[in-house]
Amino acid sequence: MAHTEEYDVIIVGAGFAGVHQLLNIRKLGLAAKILEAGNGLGGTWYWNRYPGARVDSEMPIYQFSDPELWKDWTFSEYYPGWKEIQAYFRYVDEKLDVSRDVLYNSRVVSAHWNDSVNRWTVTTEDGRVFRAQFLSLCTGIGAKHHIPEFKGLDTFEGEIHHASRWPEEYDFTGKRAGVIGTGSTGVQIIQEIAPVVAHLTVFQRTPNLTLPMRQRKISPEEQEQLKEDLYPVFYNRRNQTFSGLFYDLDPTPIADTTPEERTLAFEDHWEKGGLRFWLGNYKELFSNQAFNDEVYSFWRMKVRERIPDPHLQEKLAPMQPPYPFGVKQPSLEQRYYEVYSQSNVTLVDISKAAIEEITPNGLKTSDGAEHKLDVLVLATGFDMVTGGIASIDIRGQDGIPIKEKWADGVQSYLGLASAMYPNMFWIYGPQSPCSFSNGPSSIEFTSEWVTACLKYMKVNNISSIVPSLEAQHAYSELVDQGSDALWSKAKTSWYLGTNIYGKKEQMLQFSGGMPAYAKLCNDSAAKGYDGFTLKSSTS
Ligand code: NA7
Repeated sequence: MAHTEEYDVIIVGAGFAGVHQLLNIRKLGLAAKILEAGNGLGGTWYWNRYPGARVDSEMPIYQFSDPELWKDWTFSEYYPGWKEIQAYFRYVDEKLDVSRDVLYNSRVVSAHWNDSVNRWTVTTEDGRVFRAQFLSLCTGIGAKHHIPEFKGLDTFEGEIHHASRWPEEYDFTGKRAGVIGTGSTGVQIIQEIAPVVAHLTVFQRTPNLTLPMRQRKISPEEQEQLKEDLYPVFYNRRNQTFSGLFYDLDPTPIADTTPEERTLAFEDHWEKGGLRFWLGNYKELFSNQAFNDEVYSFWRMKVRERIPDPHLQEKLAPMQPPYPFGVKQPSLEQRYYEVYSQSNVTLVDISKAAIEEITPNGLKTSDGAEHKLDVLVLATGFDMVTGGIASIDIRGQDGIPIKEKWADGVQSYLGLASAMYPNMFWIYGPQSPCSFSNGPSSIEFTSEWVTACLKYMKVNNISSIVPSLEAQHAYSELVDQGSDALWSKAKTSWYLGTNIYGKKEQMLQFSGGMPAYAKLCNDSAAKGYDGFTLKSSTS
């Protein structure tokens, strides 16, 4: 029988959320261990090391807000790439010795709650067993990658790589590459490898309504100045804006604006770049179809200016919007549209001629064409938001695996806990603001909330906390209502789980914005964790 290791808290995952949890829980004097499937810190930035992988929240907002960490760290550009973010995690590790409390190469396969001892028993793939009073799931939203069931996939004689399982070294020089998928990942890969491959074939089902990144370098001097003047202001603002960024949606009713004012605002967002044209736009973008159409027309005009070929214009920026602007995540691009004017790049519209099968030599579409390939890149996304947690055999008071419960739709309280699963929290997971917010913003908020909750329990001799079913239903209904707006008009969207065949369609994230989310969580805590059942150590 395996030796059982005892901790106060087991944290699953060593990305931004797991590291933040660990550092905060250490301050409470509790013993915590992170179990991490990979061999390094970074979470999504450990796994997603494909060519061109890059953050789309602007520096400095995408990092830990602790001054002890940012004061001595300098990024080289506003939208850092994966190598720089990995270096940042190494810096955090060197400074705070995160790794002394991390067990790498340790994939958690199960977590079972035992009511009689008030503990979780957690096991890893290699058979190690841990026991802890608390379980903090920091698995992120993209832990489970998705490979569609393409006929003949295993017959391909070239190399196949899913973007999030990228090999250490891969040289595209002289290769005929195919990329399936034009989500955020596909766009980044396509623009990165197009200059080096012999030929690139992009298989696009739905165009990405991308935004200009406007990447720029930042000097250490410029950054020092920013640190003095603005960093604290930015970080304080994170819970006050819809997306945890330093800019915000504009609440002005469209009816109170003129077309000229709107165009000026659009131009301003477009020129400044990043996510502003989306998350700095008028709030009605997500509810007013007529206004959304206007935004789309502006977007289409800007994009078409960069595509000389009218045929390609229609594929990449069609006259009819493929879905309302912004209800699928827009990717930030740098030279994406110019790529398609290169003579070595072909765009195949698989919404017209679907992928029929993968052959030993390439990919066949339903119009009979066979596209010869040496390497096939699958940028086909993830079982987003729920996939990571659901792939662990998690059983609570009723012994039912969480995966089974979530088959009919995910339910939670405050997007961080679940009825029947005591002393279990998740950070940046189902029904939280997740990617509607800048990652570190909502991560730090929830992680601090959980830490404060653990402290409250310790001080008040409370041994377990679990949401009531009533509170869970009410909160989940609130989150579901978020999909009444324009969100559900996209045919496939990971926001709604419709990117995965058979997955229940529902809004997977809290779409009411950070201030509303923070208020709900803070109100519950202020009322002694309203909506939860607390059991005292003596009962
Ligand atoms: P996404 O955004 O889910 O994109 C996946 C892409 O793969 C998208 O273009 C899909 O087309 C395409 N896809 C998925 N399944 C198929 C099949 N069966 N056939 C053809 N094409 C397919 O994942 P990403 O990795 O790009 O980004 C995920 C998030 O990670 C991103 O939003 C950031 O938050 C970070 P579709 O659009 O469904 O027609």
